[in-house]
Amino acid sequence: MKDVLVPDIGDFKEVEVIEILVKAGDTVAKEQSLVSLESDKATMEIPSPEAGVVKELKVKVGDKVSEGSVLLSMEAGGATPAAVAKAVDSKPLPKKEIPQVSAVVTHVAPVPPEPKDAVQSLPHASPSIRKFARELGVDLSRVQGSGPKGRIVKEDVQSFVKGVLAGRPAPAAAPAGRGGGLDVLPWPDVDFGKFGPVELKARSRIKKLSAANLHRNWVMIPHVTQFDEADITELEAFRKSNTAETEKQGFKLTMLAFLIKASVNALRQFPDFNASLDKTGESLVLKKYFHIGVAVDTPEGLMVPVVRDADRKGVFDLARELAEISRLARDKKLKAGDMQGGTFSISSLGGIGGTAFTPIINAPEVAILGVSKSQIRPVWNGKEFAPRLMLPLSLSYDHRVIDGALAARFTAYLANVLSDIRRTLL
Ligand code: CAO
Repeated sequence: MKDVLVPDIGDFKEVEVIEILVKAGDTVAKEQSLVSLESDKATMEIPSPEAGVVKELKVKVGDKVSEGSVLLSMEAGGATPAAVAKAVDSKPLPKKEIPQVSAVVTHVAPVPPEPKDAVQSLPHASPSIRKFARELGVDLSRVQGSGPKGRIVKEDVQSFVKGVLAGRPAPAAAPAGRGGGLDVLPWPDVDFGKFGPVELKARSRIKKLSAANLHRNWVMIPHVTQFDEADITELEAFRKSNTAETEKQGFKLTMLAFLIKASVNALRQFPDFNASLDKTGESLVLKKYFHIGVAVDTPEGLMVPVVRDADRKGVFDLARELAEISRLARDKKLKAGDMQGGTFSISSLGGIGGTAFTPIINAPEVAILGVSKSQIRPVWNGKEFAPRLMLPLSLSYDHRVIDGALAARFTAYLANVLSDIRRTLL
């Protein structure tokens, strides 16, 4: 019977035992990992110095050990690979996972300290998590750890896989501190209850889905937002003069219907805005149809149903359809197909308030128009200040596809169209 000690582990002292990989009675092979230790910088596995049977564990998870600390006692004995495989798992292990058994030695095999750089760039995870990740084909350097000191735990691997399946982008693997990937700190793990009373509120399925989409779009698209304003004094007067008529017909004639019409007009003039990048990024797919997504705020979260062929519809038809799709959205009756195929989106917060905002592009579209609350403001007309109803526009665009000058031309054109209703209705 002999004790297995912590070998020379370089400069590390008082290192925490984070995982014990064997139990009393286990047959182990030489070089088979016995325990995992974790320092500030790395996770290390301590291998068995020889083949044998574990008699007694002398440490538990959470203990601090240094070179020379006793880990366990074992009875030496030449275990064959087959016997070891059987002891570890009733299914035979794949050949490459069976540790090689060689001549029995009586000293503890030292683990050579890893070069500093290599230690720092190693994913911080225990062997069982590395095995779990290997089985799922997950590259641990792309997984963000949420455990102590950023250690990757099982839930991190699971949520990485879920994210990939849901189409969320995985952060690119990048050497720490060398840029190229999202080399960020782990998310703060705060016990909020320590600071005051809290309550957990479950998030709806729609909120979780749109969060994943918004996150991808925010991270992957270089957004720029162009602000402008349109004089809608005459357009508003025209809208009001028609509301009694449309209300009789059972729907509200809102500004949004005119905004869709005016946007289609601007999209025709600037086709790069009614487009998507192709898969390679080599070409732009210019769409010859005009399907406009409209952000609808519902108690369950944000939904973006699409008004199809908006170019072929009149303002009344658009207003009627808007009323219908926002009702369907709020009653949770939209189908997946109702939210697909959009070429450009509009998000109107005008009914609520605000002066400007920076909407997130609805990928794979390349631009989105944000609309805030119109207000009467004094506008200089060359001779005097006149009270005009001004509508704030916030156009976010994908800067890979659209240059700033083109975006400024687009919003100036759109403002022009909105200020001249005859052009809107063309
Ligand atoms: N400026 C001033 N008033 C405006 C306005 C504007 N730009 N746009 C609308 N209004 C007024 C309307 O005229 C209406 O007034 P009345 O009640 O006096 O008739 C009121 O605001 C409410 O309008 P509405 O919301 O019923 O209609 P809408 O066509 O403007 O908008 C819809 C419809 C579905 C887009 C809207 O209800 C909605 O959900 N908006 C939120 C979208 C959202 O959440 N975007 C954020 C996405 S990013 O997170």
